[in-house]
Amino acid sequence: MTSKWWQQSVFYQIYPRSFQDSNHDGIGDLNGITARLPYLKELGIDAIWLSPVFASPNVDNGYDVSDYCAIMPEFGTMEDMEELITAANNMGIKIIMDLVVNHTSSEHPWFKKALAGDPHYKDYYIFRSDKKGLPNDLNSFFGGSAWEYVPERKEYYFHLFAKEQPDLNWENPAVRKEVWQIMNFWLQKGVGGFRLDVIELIGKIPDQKIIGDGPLLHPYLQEMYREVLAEKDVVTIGETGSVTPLTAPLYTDPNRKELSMVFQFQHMALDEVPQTSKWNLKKLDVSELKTVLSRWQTQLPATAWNSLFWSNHDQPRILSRWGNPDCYPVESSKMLAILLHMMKGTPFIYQGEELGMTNQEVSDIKQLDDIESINYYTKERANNTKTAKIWQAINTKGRDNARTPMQWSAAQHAGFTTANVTPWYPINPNYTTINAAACLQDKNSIFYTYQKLIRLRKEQPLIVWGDYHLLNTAETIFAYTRSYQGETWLICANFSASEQTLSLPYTAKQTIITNYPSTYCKLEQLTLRPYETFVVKLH
Ligand code: ISL
Ligand code: CA
Repeated sequence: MTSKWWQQSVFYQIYPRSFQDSNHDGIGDLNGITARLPYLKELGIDAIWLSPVFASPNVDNGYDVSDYCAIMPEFGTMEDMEELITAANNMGIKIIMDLVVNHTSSEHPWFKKALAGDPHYKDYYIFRSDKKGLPNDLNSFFGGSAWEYVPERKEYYFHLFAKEQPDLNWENPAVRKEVWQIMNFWLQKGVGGFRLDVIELIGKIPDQKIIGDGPLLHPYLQEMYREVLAEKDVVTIGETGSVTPLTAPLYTDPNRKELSMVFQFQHMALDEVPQTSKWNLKKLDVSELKTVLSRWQTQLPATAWNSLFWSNHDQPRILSRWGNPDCYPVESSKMLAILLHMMKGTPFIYQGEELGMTNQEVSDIKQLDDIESINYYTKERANNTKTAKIWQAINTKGRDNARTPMQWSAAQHAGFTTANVTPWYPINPNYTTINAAACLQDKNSIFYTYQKLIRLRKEQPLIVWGDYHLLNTAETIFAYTRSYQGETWLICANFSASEQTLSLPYTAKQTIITNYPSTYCKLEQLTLRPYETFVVKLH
């Protein structure tokens, strides 16, 4: 496949509500992002995945859109958005919009007209008669039936997420045309592409209980390419919850003309009891992580392209999840960063990950904002599940963990908003020590490890293109090589808080990056300190 800019790029995800407030209302906004572009430039990223900024009643924090061509007033105006796009483009940073078109908000005019009985707009959604009660037993991802009854219409409508997020009927060509228009509207404003929210669901056939990977999914994506993307140098990232290395090429093989890359989630399921739910906790088994991540490195055909990530706005903070925030916050954060960024694929950094931000513990339903956690809590309480168990699950996996405001400095409210303003969501009290200003002043901080990893990817085609080979080591050592045009690098990580001895039949020629101040030469007798990680050139 001929090389593309997005294969050699590093993306950074911004959750706008929690990034930077600029107008003293305690809510992050577009002008706040523009003001922080120099910080992102310093980090070195190439593109921003901007979580939704469209008009929305915020039942699911912007993932319920009521107008795709208007900006949420809390975030600013269309002029602010245009300014952000221009300022970012001038710095060589592309803005990637988060397109949420599996569903709209129930406040979208299309849905309101549908509810009022307008036949044209009724066919934009999925309504079924109530003759035999619930159309079927499909459930929504946020709990309860996927069918919501509308007494005035004596009909049900379909929603895979909250009832305020009615699913669009993609079988209707008029719906697809609306989506192409929305995409063109934003491309004309100069955005660099789209992250396509839950895109694998658009081919659903609810009556046959087909949800993901429906038979028309790929034809729709090919139509999207023909109608919008052809001849444009933009990136499209499909959020594809059930994609495997074998199905990934269906989305990304350039000959099929669909998407640029997939976002896979197999590693994110490794700390839950298989085939249950995200709330059923299980300890991570590092050997399973090695297996899953390595599979994505070696089984992905050359026609496919994958993304790399530890965190996003739906996942807990990776340092709290699989690192060691209490004893080895810096070492384990850097271990995770190096391990992932030396792999093949396009890395995505989630805001604050580069600072070592952590989960925030809560113990009262009033402290929850996320609809998924609130629904889970309510349901489990109704089932008489012990509160301690519910809170353990929410504190480990809840989505609010990643959504606390960005920690910019040790000033009040972490520099996220002004001193006398209440932030929309409480700031993690550890901001006094974990913050961007502190990181920028410390040349050994996590921030500079990320900065170096980003720079290395730009300088070293081996990181982008090299072949991957997993080494057979003890369970808690994660070691692999990358080879490209006669050169081989070794990446070796102690994925544990205890010392590990290790013998590798190699001699290092050059040390590339480490998380302890060491250089490496003979590798036959190694004692790795907690989370010790290094990358060396072997030949
Ligand atoms: O959040 C999840 C698990 O906690 C995922 O199952 C998530 O619902 C799934 O990845 C889809 O996510 C996307 O669409 C949702 C939205 O709530 C998420 O924030 C978004 O990333 C509905 O639009
Ligand atoms: Ca604001």
